[in-house]
Amino acid sequence: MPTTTKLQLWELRAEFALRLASLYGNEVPAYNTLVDVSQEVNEDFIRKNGENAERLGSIQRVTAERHGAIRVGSARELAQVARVFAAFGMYPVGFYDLRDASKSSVPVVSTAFRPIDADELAKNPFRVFTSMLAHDDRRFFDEETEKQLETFIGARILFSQELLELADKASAEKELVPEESTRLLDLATAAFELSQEPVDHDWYFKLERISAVAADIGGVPSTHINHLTPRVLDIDDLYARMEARGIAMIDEIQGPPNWEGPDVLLRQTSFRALAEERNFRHSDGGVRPGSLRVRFGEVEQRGIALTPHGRDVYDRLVAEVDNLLAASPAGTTRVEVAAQVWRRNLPDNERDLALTGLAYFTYRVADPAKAPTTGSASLRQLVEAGVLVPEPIVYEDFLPRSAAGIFQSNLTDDGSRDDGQLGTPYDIDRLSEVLGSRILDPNELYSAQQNASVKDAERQLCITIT
Ligand code: OOG
Ligand code: NI
Repeated sequence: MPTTTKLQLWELRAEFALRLASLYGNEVPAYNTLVDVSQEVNEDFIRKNGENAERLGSIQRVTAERHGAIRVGSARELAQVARVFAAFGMYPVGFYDLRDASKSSVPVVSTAFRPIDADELAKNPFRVFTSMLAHDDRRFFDEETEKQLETFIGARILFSQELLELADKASAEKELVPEESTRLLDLATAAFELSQEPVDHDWYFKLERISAVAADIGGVPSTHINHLTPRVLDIDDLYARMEARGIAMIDEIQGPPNWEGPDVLLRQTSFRALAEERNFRHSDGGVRPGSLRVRFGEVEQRGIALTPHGRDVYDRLVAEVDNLLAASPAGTTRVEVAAQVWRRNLPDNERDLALTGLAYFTYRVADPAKAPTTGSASLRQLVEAGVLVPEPIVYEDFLPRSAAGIFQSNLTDDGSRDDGQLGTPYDIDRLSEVLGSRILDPNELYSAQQNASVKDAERQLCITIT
Protein backbone atom coordinates (compact mmCIF):
# COMPACT_ATOMS: atom_id res chain seq x y z
CA MET A 1 0.00 0.00 0.00
CA PRO A 2 1.61 3.28 -1.04
CA THR A 3 1.81 5.66 1.92
CA THR A 4 2.52 9.27 1.28
CA THR A 5 4.63 11.00 3.85
CA LYS A 6 5.07 14.06 1.71
CA LEU A 7 4.62 17.37 3.50
CA GLN A 8 1.83 19.71 2.44
CA LEU A 9 2.53 23.41 2.02
CA TRP A 10 0.74 24.30 5.27
CA GLU A 11 2.93 21.84 7.17
CA LEU A 12 6.00 23.41 5.63
CA ARG A 13 4.65 26.84 6.55
CA ALA A 14 3.99 25.87 10.18
CA GLU A 15 7.49 24.42 10.49
CA PHE A 16 9.04 27.46 8.77
CA ALA A 17 7.31 29.77 11.28
CA LEU A 18 8.60 27.67 14.21
CA ARG A 19 12.13 27.62 12.90
CA LEU A 20 12.19 31.36 12.29
CA ALA A 21 10.86 31.90 15.81
CA SER A 22 13.64 29.88 17.38
CA LEU A 23 16.23 31.60 15.19
CA TYR A 24 14.89 35.04 16.08
CA GLY A 25 14.51 34.17 19.78
CA ASN A 26 18.24 33.33 19.85
CA GLU A 27 19.11 36.57 18.11
CA VAL A 28 16.74 38.79 20.13
CA PRO A 29 16.06 37.19 23.54
CA ALA A 30 13.55 39.93 24.48
CA TYR A 31 11.30 38.34 21.83
CA ASN A 32 10.99 35.27 24.05
CA THR A 33 9.78 37.47 26.92
CA LEU A 34 7.19 39.01 24.61
CA VAL A 35 5.97 35.56 23.61
CA ASP A 36 5.78 34.42 27.25
CA VAL A 37 3.80 37.49 28.29
CA SER A 38 1.54 37.13 25.22
CA GLN A 39 0.76 33.58 26.24
CA GLU A 40 -0.10 34.64 29.80
CA VAL A 41 -2.37 37.36 28.45
CA ASN A 42 -4.15 34.93 26.13
CA GLU A 43 -4.63 32.26 28.78
CA ASP A 44 -6.07 34.78 31.22
CA PHE A 45 -8.32 36.21 28.55
CA ILE A 46 -9.72 32.79 27.71
CA ARG A 47 -10.23 32.05 31.39
CA LYS A 48 -12.19 35.28 31.83
CA ASN A 49 -14.17 35.25 28.60
CA GLY A 50 -14.82 31.58 27.93
CA GLU A 51 -16.04 30.59 24.49
CA ASN A 52 -16.49 34.18 23.38
CA ALA A 53 -12.74 34.64 23.57
CA GLU A 54 -12.29 32.47 20.47
CA ARG A 55 -14.68 34.46 18.30
CA LEU A 56 -11.81 35.85 16.23
CA GLY A 57 -9.78 32.66 15.97
CA SER A 58 -9.23 29.45 17.89
CA ILE A 59 -6.78 29.59 20.76
CA GLN A 60 -4.55 27.13 18.87
CA ARG A 61 -4.42 29.46 15.90
CA VAL A 62 -3.87 32.61 17.95
CA THR A 63 -1.16 31.02 20.10
CA ALA A 64 0.79 29.91 17.04
CA GLU A 65 0.12 33.07 15.09
CA ARG A 66 3.05 35.28 14.07
CA HIS A 67 3.88 37.81 11.45
CA GLY A 68 7.42 38.49 10.43
CA ALA A 69 8.85 41.57 8.74
CA ILE A 70 11.69 41.43 6.26
CA ARG A 71 13.19 44.01 3.95
CA VAL A 72 14.93 43.48 0.61
CA GLY A 73 16.90 45.74 -1.67
CA SER A 74 15.83 45.26 -5.26
CA ALA A 75 13.25 43.99 -7.71
CA ARG A 76 15.37 40.86 -8.26
CA GLU A 77 15.46 40.12 -4.54
CA LEU A 78 11.73 40.71 -4.15
CA ALA A 79 10.92 38.36 -7.03
CA GLN A 80 13.09 35.70 -5.38
CA VAL A 81 11.42 36.17 -2.00
CA ALA A 82 8.08 35.61 -3.72
CA ARG A 83 9.34 32.24 -5.02
CA VAL A 84 10.57 31.23 -1.55
CA PHE A 85 7.30 32.16 0.19
CA ALA A 86 5.18 30.44 -2.47
CA ALA A 87 6.78 27.18 -1.33
CA PHE A 88 5.06 27.75 2.01
CA GLY A 89 1.69 28.62 0.50
CA MET A 90 2.20 32.34 1.13
CA TYR A 91 1.14 34.74 -1.63
CA PRO A 92 1.41 38.51 -2.00
CA VAL A 93 -1.65 40.39 -0.71
CA GLY A 94 -2.05 44.15 -0.46
CA PHE A 95 0.13 47.10 -1.43
CA TYR A 96 1.50 49.51 1.17
CA ASP A 97 3.45 52.64 0.39
CA LEU A 98 5.33 53.57 3.53
CA ARG A 99 7.19 56.40 1.82
CA ASP A 100 4.32 58.80 2.45
CA ALA A 101 2.76 57.17 5.50
CA SER A 102 5.31 58.59 7.89
CA LYS A 103 7.03 61.86 8.75
CA SER A 104 10.23 59.86 9.13
CA SER A 105 12.24 58.76 6.15
CA VAL A 106 11.03 55.27 5.23
CA PRO A 107 11.94 54.67 1.58
CA VAL A 108 10.13 51.37 1.02
CA VAL A 109 7.08 49.93 -0.75
CA SER A 110 5.63 46.74 0.64
CA THR A 111 3.29 43.80 0.37
CA ALA A 112 2.51 40.91 2.72
CA PHE A 113 2.93 37.24 1.87
CA ARG A 114 0.24 35.12 3.50
CA PRO A 115 -2.11 32.18 3.01
CA ILE A 116 -5.23 33.25 1.16
CA ASP A 117 -7.87 30.56 1.82
CA ALA A 118 -9.85 30.48 5.06
CA ASP A 119 -8.92 26.85 5.73
CA GLU A 120 -5.23 27.49 5.04
CA LEU A 121 -5.33 30.49 7.39
CA ALA A 122 -6.99 28.34 10.02
CA LYS A 123 -4.28 25.68 9.70
CA ASN A 124 -1.46 28.20 10.04
CA PRO A 125 -1.77 31.92 9.32
CA PHE A 126 1.96 32.80 9.16
CA ARG A 127 2.47 35.99 7.18
CA VAL A 128 5.49 38.12 6.36
CA PHE A 129 5.33 41.86 5.75
CA THR A 130 7.90 42.37 3.01
CA SER A 131 9.36 45.70 2.02
CA MET A 132 11.48 46.63 -0.98
CA LEU A 133 13.86 49.56 -0.90
CA ALA A 134 12.86 52.22 -3.44
CA HIS A 135 16.51 52.91 -4.19
CA ASP A 136 15.61 55.00 -7.23
CA ASP A 137 13.44 57.45 -5.29
CA ARG A 138 15.21 60.81 -5.59
CA ARG A 139 13.53 62.21 -2.48
CA PHE A 140 15.80 59.92 -0.47
CA PHE A 141 18.81 58.99 -2.60
CA ASP A 142 20.91 61.13 -4.88
CA GLU A 143 22.29 59.67 -8.10
CA GLU A 144 25.58 58.62 -6.56
CA THR A 145 23.95 56.82 -3.62
CA GLU A 146 21.50 55.13 -5.95
CA LYS A 147 24.41 53.74 -8.02
CA GLN A 148 26.26 52.63 -4.89
CA LEU A 149 23.15 50.89 -3.60
CA GLU A 150 22.65 49.18 -6.95
CA THR A 151 26.21 47.89 -6.95
CA PHE A 152 26.17 46.77 -3.32
CA ILE A 153 22.79 45.04 -3.53
CA GLY A 154 23.45 43.70 -7.04
CA ALA A 155 26.56 41.89 -5.78
CA ARG A 156 24.94 39.98 -2.92
CA ILE A 157 23.09 36.68 -3.09
CA LEU A 158 20.28 36.27 -0.57
CA PHE A 159 18.83 33.01 -1.85
CA SER A 160 20.87 30.20 -3.39
CA GLN A 161 19.93 28.55 -6.66
CA GLU A 162 19.29 25.32 -4.77
CA LEU A 163 16.80 27.05 -2.44
CA LEU A 164 14.99 28.73 -5.32
CA GLU A 165 14.72 25.48 -7.30
CA LEU A 166 13.44 23.51 -4.31
CA ALA A 167 10.96 26.29 -3.59
CA ASP A 168 9.71 26.20 -7.19
CA LYS A 169 9.31 22.45 -6.94
CA ALA A 170 7.27 22.70 -3.74
CA SER A 171 4.98 25.34 -5.18
CA ALA A 172 4.49 23.46 -8.44
CA GLU A 173 3.77 20.10 -6.80
CA LYS A 174 2.06 21.51 -3.66
CA GLU A 175 3.99 19.03 -1.50
CA LEU A 176 7.51 17.78 -0.96
CA VAL A 177 9.14 14.52 0.18
CA PRO A 178 10.67 14.62 3.70
CA GLU A 179 14.36 14.94 2.69
CA GLU A 180 13.62 17.79 0.32
CA SER A 181 11.34 19.40 2.91
CA THR A 182 14.13 19.40 5.46
CA ARG A 183 16.58 20.83 2.96
CA LEU A 184 14.12 23.54 1.89
CA LEU A 185 13.46 24.50 5.53
CA ASP A 186 17.18 24.54 6.39
CA LEU A 187 18.03 26.76 3.43
CA ALA A 188 15.02 29.07 3.76
CA THR A 189 15.54 29.60 7.51
CA ALA A 190 19.27 30.23 7.08
CA ALA A 191 18.52 32.86 4.42
CA PHE A 192 16.91 35.02 7.13
CA GLU A 193 19.61 34.56 9.76
CA LEU A 194 21.60 37.57 10.84
CA SER A 195 24.94 37.63 9.03
CA GLN A 196 28.11 37.53 11.15
CA GLU A 197 30.07 39.30 8.42
CA PRO A 198 31.42 42.70 9.56
CA VAL A 199 29.35 45.69 8.46
CA ASP A 200 31.11 48.40 6.46
CA HIS A 201 30.99 51.24 9.00
CA ASP A 202 31.09 54.28 6.75
CA TRP A 203 28.65 52.87 4.20
CA TYR A 204 26.16 51.78 6.88
CA PHE A 205 26.15 55.14 8.63
CA LYS A 206 26.04 57.09 5.39
CA LEU A 207 22.77 55.26 4.67
CA GLU A 208 21.56 55.61 8.24
CA ARG A 209 21.77 59.39 7.99
CA ILE A 210 19.29 59.12 5.11
CA SER A 211 17.12 56.43 6.68
CA ALA A 212 17.65 53.77 9.35
CA VAL A 213 15.51 51.44 7.24
CA ALA A 214 17.69 52.02 4.17
CA ALA A 215 20.78 51.15 6.25
CA ASP A 216 19.11 48.01 7.57
CA ILE A 217 18.47 46.94 3.97
CA GLY A 218 21.32 48.26 1.86
CA GLY A 219 24.05 48.58 4.48
CA VAL A 220 24.41 44.89 5.33
CA PRO A 221 25.36 41.86 3.23
CA SER A 222 22.16 39.82 3.68
CA THR A 223 18.54 40.08 4.79
CA HIS A 224 17.20 39.12 8.22
CA ILE A 225 14.03 39.19 10.24
CA ASN A 226 13.43 42.68 11.51
CA HIS A 227 10.69 41.59 13.91
CA LEU A 228 8.43 38.66 14.60
CA THR A 229 5.08 39.56 16.06
CA PRO A 230 2.88 37.39 18.27
CA ARG A 231 -0.88 37.93 18.44
CA VAL A 232 -2.69 38.65 21.68
CA LEU A 233 -6.35 38.77 22.59
CA ASP A 234 -5.96 41.83 24.85
CA ILE A 235 -3.23 44.24 23.83
CA ASP A 236 -3.96 46.73 26.64
CA ASP A 237 -3.28 43.99 29.16
CA LEU A 238 -0.09 43.02 27.31
CA TYR A 239 1.11 46.63 27.27
CA ALA A 240 0.56 47.01 31.02
CA ARG A 241 2.29 43.73 31.83
CA MET A 242 5.35 44.57 29.73
CA GLU A 243 5.68 47.97 31.41
CA ALA A 244 5.29 46.30 34.81
CA ARG A 245 8.28 44.15 33.89
CA GLY A 246 10.28 47.30 33.27
CA ILE A 247 10.36 46.92 29.47
CA ALA A 248 10.22 50.29 27.69
CA MET A 249 7.25 50.34 25.32
CA ILE A 250 6.52 52.94 22.63
CA ASP A 251 4.12 55.64 23.85
CA GLU A 252 0.91 54.38 22.34
CA ILE A 253 -0.96 51.41 21.02
CA GLN A 254 -1.41 52.08 17.30
CA GLY A 255 -4.68 51.66 15.43
CA PRO A 256 -8.26 51.60 16.76
CA PRO A 257 -8.85 52.50 20.43
CA ASN A 258 -9.87 50.19 23.22
CA TRP A 259 -13.64 50.50 23.53
CA GLU A 260 -16.68 48.42 24.42
CA GLY A 261 -17.73 47.74 20.79
CA PRO A 262 -16.28 45.12 18.42
CA ASP A 263 -12.57 45.14 17.67
CA VAL A 264 -11.86 45.99 14.07
CA LEU A 265 -8.74 45.89 11.89
CA LEU A 266 -5.51 45.79 13.80
CA ARG A 267 -4.07 47.21 17.01
CA GLN A 268 -0.30 47.07 17.41
CA THR A 269 2.36 48.16 19.82
CA SER A 270 6.02 47.49 20.36
CA PHE A 271 8.88 47.63 22.77
CA ARG A 272 11.59 50.03 21.82
CA ALA A 273 14.35 48.98 19.46
CA LEU A 274 17.26 47.42 21.30
CA ALA A 275 20.92 48.21 20.90
CA GLU A 276 22.47 45.16 19.25
CA GLU A 277 26.16 44.54 18.92
CA ARG A 278 27.72 44.13 15.47
CA ASN A 279 31.25 44.04 14.14
CA PHE A 280 32.11 46.99 11.93
CA ARG A 281 34.88 47.24 9.36
CA HIS A 282 36.38 50.74 9.54
CA SER A 283 38.14 52.73 6.83
CA ASP A 284 41.53 51.96 8.47
CA GLY A 285 40.87 48.28 7.78
CA GLY A 286 40.25 47.45 11.45
CA VAL A 287 37.25 45.44 12.60
CA ARG A 288 35.78 46.65 15.90
CA PRO A 289 32.50 46.05 17.73
CA GLY A 290 29.82 48.74 17.75
CA SER A 291 26.08 48.89 18.06
CA LEU A 292 22.96 49.28 15.92
CA ARG A 293 19.37 49.96 16.86
CA VAL A 294 17.01 48.69 14.18
CA ARG A 295 15.13 45.71 15.52
CA PHE A 296 12.15 45.99 17.81
CA GLY A 297 9.56 43.69 19.33
CA GLU A 298 6.02 44.12 18.18
CA VAL A 299 2.73 42.61 19.28
CA GLU A 300 -0.73 42.80 17.76
CA GLN A 301 -4.40 42.23 18.37
CA ARG A 302 -6.57 41.46 15.35
CA GLY A 303 -10.16 42.51 14.82
CA ILE A 304 -12.84 42.28 12.15
CA ALA A 305 -12.00 43.18 8.53
CA LEU A 306 -13.65 46.41 7.36
CA THR A 307 -15.27 46.82 3.93
CA PRO A 308 -14.05 49.72 1.77
CA HIS A 309 -17.00 51.73 3.15
CA GLY A 310 -16.00 50.80 6.71
CA ARG A 311 -12.42 51.71 5.93
CA ASP A 312 -13.48 55.15 4.68
CA VAL A 313 -15.37 55.68 7.93
CA TYR A 314 -12.32 54.49 9.89
CA ASP A 315 -9.99 56.88 8.05
CA ARG A 316 -12.44 59.73 8.67
CA LEU A 317 -12.57 58.90 12.39
CA VAL A 318 -8.78 58.80 12.62
CA ALA A 319 -8.64 62.28 11.07
CA GLU A 320 -11.35 63.49 13.45
CA VAL A 321 -9.41 62.16 16.43
CA ASP A 322 -6.28 63.98 15.19
CA ASN A 323 -8.20 67.25 14.90
CA LEU A 324 -9.95 66.96 18.25
CA LEU A 325 -6.73 66.00 19.96
CA ALA A 326 -4.94 69.02 18.52
CA ALA A 327 -7.70 71.25 19.92
CA SER A 328 -7.87 69.53 23.34
CA PRO A 329 -6.32 70.79 26.56
CA ALA A 330 -2.82 69.50 27.32
CA GLY A 331 -2.83 66.13 29.01
CA THR A 332 -5.75 64.73 27.01
CA THR A 333 -4.75 61.35 25.60
CA ARG A 334 -5.48 60.05 22.14
CA VAL A 335 -7.10 56.98 23.66
CA GLU A 336 -9.74 59.04 25.52
CA VAL A 337 -10.58 61.16 22.49
CA ALA A 338 -10.64 58.15 20.17
CA ALA A 339 -12.97 56.12 22.37
CA GLN A 340 -15.47 59.01 22.40
CA VAL A 341 -15.29 59.49 18.64
CA TRP A 342 -15.83 55.78 18.11
CA ARG A 343 -18.85 55.67 20.41
CA ARG A 344 -20.45 58.48 18.48
CA ASN A 345 -19.82 57.00 15.04
CA LEU A 346 -19.72 53.22 15.08
CA PRO A 347 -22.24 50.54 16.02
CA ASP A 348 -21.25 48.90 19.30
CA ASN A 349 -22.24 45.37 18.25
CA GLU A 350 -21.33 42.93 15.50
CA ARG A 351 -24.83 42.57 14.12
CA ASP A 352 -25.17 46.27 13.33
CA LEU A 353 -21.63 46.38 12.00
CA ALA A 354 -22.70 43.66 9.56
CA LEU A 355 -26.08 45.16 8.66
CA THR A 356 -24.64 48.61 7.96
CA GLY A 357 -22.12 47.07 5.55
CA LEU A 358 -19.14 48.38 7.51
CA ALA A 359 -17.39 45.07 8.08
CA TYR A 360 -17.06 41.63 6.51
CA PHE A 361 -18.89 38.63 7.93
CA THR A 362 -19.79 35.13 6.89
CA TYR A 363 -23.43 34.20 7.48
CA ARG A 364 -24.25 30.94 9.25
CA VAL A 365 -27.68 29.34 9.03
CA ALA A 366 -28.77 29.15 12.67
CA ASP A 367 -32.54 28.68 12.56
CA PRO A 368 -33.81 27.51 9.13
CA ALA A 369 -37.32 26.93 10.49
CA LYS A 370 -37.86 30.69 10.69
CA ALA A 371 -36.97 31.27 7.03
CA PRO A 372 -39.57 31.74 4.29
CA THR A 373 -39.97 28.46 2.41
CA THR A 374 -39.92 29.97 -1.09
CA GLY A 375 -39.05 33.18 -2.89
CA SER A 376 -36.61 35.65 -1.50
CA ALA A 377 -35.67 37.54 1.63
CA SER A 378 -33.15 40.23 2.39
CA LEU A 379 -30.03 39.58 4.42
CA ARG A 380 -31.33 42.05 7.01
CA GLN A 381 -34.68 40.23 7.35
CA LEU A 382 -32.94 36.91 7.77
CA VAL A 383 -30.49 38.25 10.36
CA GLU A 384 -33.23 40.08 12.28
CA ALA A 385 -35.38 36.93 12.28
CA GLY A 386 -32.45 34.94 13.67
CA VAL A 387 -32.27 32.68 10.59
CA LEU A 388 -28.74 33.83 9.82
CA VAL A 389 -26.05 34.76 12.30
CA PRO A 390 -23.12 36.93 11.17
CA GLU A 391 -19.71 35.52 12.10
CA PRO A 392 -16.79 37.96 11.87
CA ILE A 393 -14.08 37.66 9.22
CA VAL A 394 -10.74 38.48 10.82
CA TYR A 395 -8.54 41.18 9.32
CA GLU A 396 -5.49 39.33 7.99
CA ASP A 397 -3.61 42.36 6.66
CA PHE A 398 -1.77 45.46 7.82
CA LEU A 399 -2.25 49.19 8.42
CA PRO A 400 0.37 51.53 6.94
CA ARG A 401 -0.34 54.24 9.50
CA SER A 402 0.37 51.85 12.36
CA ALA A 403 3.51 50.61 10.63
CA ALA A 404 4.58 54.22 10.24
CA GLY A 405 3.74 54.97 13.87
CA ILE A 406 5.87 52.09 15.02
CA PHE A 407 8.76 53.10 12.76
CA GLN A 408 8.54 56.63 14.04
CA SER A 409 8.47 55.68 17.70
CA ASN A 410 11.52 53.52 17.22
CA LEU A 411 13.75 55.72 15.12
CA THR A 412 16.16 57.92 17.01
CA ASP A 413 16.53 60.14 13.99
CA ASP A 414 13.97 61.00 11.31
CA GLY A 415 16.59 60.70 8.55
CA SER A 416 16.37 62.97 5.55
CA ARG A 417 13.96 63.39 2.70
CA ASP A 418 13.95 66.04 0.01
CA ASP A 419 10.30 66.64 -0.81
CA GLY A 420 11.31 69.06 -3.55
CA GLN A 421 12.13 65.99 -5.68
CA LEU A 422 9.59 63.79 -7.40
CA GLY A 423 9.09 60.31 -5.95
CA THR A 424 9.19 57.16 -8.08
CA PRO A 425 5.58 56.17 -8.76
CA TYR A 426 4.68 52.77 -7.32
CA ASP A 427 1.30 51.13 -7.07
CA ILE A 428 -0.10 47.61 -6.75
CA ASP A 429 0.28 46.97 -10.51
CA ARG A 430 3.86 48.12 -10.73
CA LEU A 431 4.86 46.11 -7.68
CA SER A 432 3.05 43.08 -9.15
CA GLU A 433 5.23 43.39 -12.26
CA VAL A 434 8.33 43.53 -10.09
CA LEU A 435 7.18 40.44 -8.21
CA GLY A 436 6.29 38.46 -11.27
CA SER A 437 2.84 37.60 -9.94
CA ARG A 438 -0.34 39.55 -9.32
CA ILE A 439 -0.62 41.05 -5.84
CA LEU A 440 -4.10 40.22 -4.57
CA ASP A 441 -6.47 42.85 -3.28
CA PRO A 442 -7.42 41.99 0.34
CA ASN A 443 -10.98 43.24 -0.18
CA GLU A 444 -11.51 40.80 -3.04
CA LEU A 445 -10.55 37.95 -0.72
CA TYR A 446 -12.81 39.08 2.13
CA SER A 447 -15.81 39.77 -0.10
CA ALA A 448 -15.40 36.44 -1.92
CA GLN A 449 -15.51 34.70 1.47
CA GLN A 450 -18.59 36.66 2.53
CA ASN A 451 -20.38 36.04 -0.79
CA ALA A 452 -19.60 32.32 -0.70
CA SER A 453 -21.29 32.04 2.70
CA VAL A 454 -24.41 33.84 1.45
CA LYS A 455 -24.55 31.50 -1.58
CA ASP A 456 -24.25 28.55 0.78
CA ALA A 457 -27.11 29.85 2.90
CA GLU A 458 -29.24 30.28 -0.25
CA ARG A 459 -28.63 26.65 -1.16
CA GLN A 460 -29.45 25.44 2.33
CA LEU A 461 -32.62 27.50 2.63
CA CYS A 462 -33.66 27.14 -1.04
CA ILE A 463 -34.42 30.87 -1.32
CA THR A 464 -32.83 33.89 -2.91
CA ILE A 465 -31.08 36.29 -0.55
CA THR A 466 -31.18 39.89 -1.70
C1 OOG B 1 7.63 46.54 8.45
C2 OOG B 1 6.68 47.41 9.16
C3 OOG B 1 5.24 46.94 9.00
C4 OOG B 1 3.57 46.00 10.62
O1 OOG B 1 3.30 45.18 11.50
O2 OOG B 1 2.78 46.92 10.32
C5 OOG B 1 4.86 45.89 9.93
C6 OOG B 1 9.07 46.70 8.80
O3 OOG B 1 9.40 47.19 9.90
O4 OOG B 1 9.89 46.32 7.97
O5 OOG B 1 5.53 44.94 10.19
NI1 NI C 1 5.05 44.19 12.05
